[in-house]
Amino acid sequence: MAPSATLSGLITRQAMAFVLAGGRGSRLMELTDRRAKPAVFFGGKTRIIDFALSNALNSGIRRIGVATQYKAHSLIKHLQYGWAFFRPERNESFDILPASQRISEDNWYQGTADAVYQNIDIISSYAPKYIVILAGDHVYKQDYGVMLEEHCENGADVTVGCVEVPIGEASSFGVMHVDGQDRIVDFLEKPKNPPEIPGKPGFALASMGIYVFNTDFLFERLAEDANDPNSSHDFGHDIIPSLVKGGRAFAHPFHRSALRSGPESEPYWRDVGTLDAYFSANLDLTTVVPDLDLYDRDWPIWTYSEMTAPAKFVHDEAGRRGQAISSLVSGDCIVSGSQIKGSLLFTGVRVNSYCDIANAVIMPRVDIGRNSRLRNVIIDRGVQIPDGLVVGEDPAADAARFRRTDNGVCLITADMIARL
Ligand code: ADQ
Ligand code: ADP
Repeated sequence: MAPSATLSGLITRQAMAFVLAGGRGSRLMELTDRRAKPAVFFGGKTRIIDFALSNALNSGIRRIGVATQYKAHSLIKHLQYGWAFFRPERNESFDILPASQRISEDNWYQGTADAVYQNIDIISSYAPKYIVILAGDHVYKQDYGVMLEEHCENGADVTVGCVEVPIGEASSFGVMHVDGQDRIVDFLEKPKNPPEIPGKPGFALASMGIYVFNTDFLFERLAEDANDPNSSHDFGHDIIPSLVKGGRAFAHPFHRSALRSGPESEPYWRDVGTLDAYFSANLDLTTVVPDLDLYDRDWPIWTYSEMTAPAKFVHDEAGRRGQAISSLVSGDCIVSGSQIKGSLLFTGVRVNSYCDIANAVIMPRVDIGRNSRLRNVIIDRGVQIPDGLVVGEDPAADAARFRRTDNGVCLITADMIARL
């Protein structure tokens, strides 16, 4: 963890992280019917928001606010159970900030900038010098201290985290052009025809949706934006493009502050915004050396996790082994006389006898009945899989019963099982 005596440590202690966690993430379909995307389970034990929060904590930031809006109950419970260890007597704070009509009586957060604007009084009470705006729905490991240091060295008004993305994906991002000193000279939010990086055909420079601001400067701009009837009060659409024209806006390339799993590995940043992206990012973790390292004790991903009994693997009555290979298995799981490969079992999953399971993301408290054969599935929390269910062998049958993607991944929820 960043020692506070370093330059980066001194700066991070003057910073507050503000995590935007209000969005639904509708491309995750039924997975976000009842919970916001940042609350979706990821990686066998954690939820998506734990990555941004752990990055802030590991970077040395000790003040965090989380703006919630869409279906926030599950997210708020998770934050209360898992992230309530900040202490005011150590100049620490952790605030959950639901859209609660702080400024106007009848408005939810209109956009991401409005989510910050409506909480200016709470942020001001802590007097942070810098604000690090984060999205609560990305999976990555990054030292924000490095980005803050660069922001200060550049004398920037705003610094935008950025990654290179294939041009075909770029129209779902803010896309920028920078000069030789990383100063942003142009910024287009979700352009239909995204411009390429000069000298790097096939790629565009995309905003990660994370920003470092000097607090005073941000508050001035937010007040101006709030009075602009033509604004959608959004960072990507309104605030950042206007700053590129009238302020000192710099880009911070992610690879400079990314934590890597090894010297050979690529910097890892994922949106996990679709079922396919979510599925494959989870399954990547079952490989021998994934680019996202969950076992790095220098940069742990903190979470709330229930106190549980250890995972257990037993024979069934016929002597068939219960075993999991290339899999992540959490506490309180019991695998009895079943074979599991390339899968993630969250807390409290019970797999009864004679099952064959491969490439499965199985959320907490799922119970799998005997004789099931499941392949390429995402199973939502608490689902009771009936005895003998077969998924992943007949595309038409799967599509009729479950949410099946074009790549053949099936999402199974309790409602879908109830309709069988
Ligand atoms: P998007 O991801 O499309 O683009 P948005 O839907 O605004 O932006 O979500 C950003 C973050 O804010 C998410 O974490 C979401 O949960 C949260 N959020 C959305 N609406 C909110 C609200 N009303 N209140 C609180 N939180 C809210 C943005 C940028 C792009 C950039 C991509 C990178 O606009 O420029 O490229 O992020 O993913
Ligand atoms: P998570 O599964 O993300 O841990 P919860 O179990 O708290 O979250 O459920 C998420 C939200 O969905 C909660 O607000 C909960 O009250 C609601 N919920 C859960 N199951 C049902 C259901 N069968 N019908 C309606 N609402 C539900």
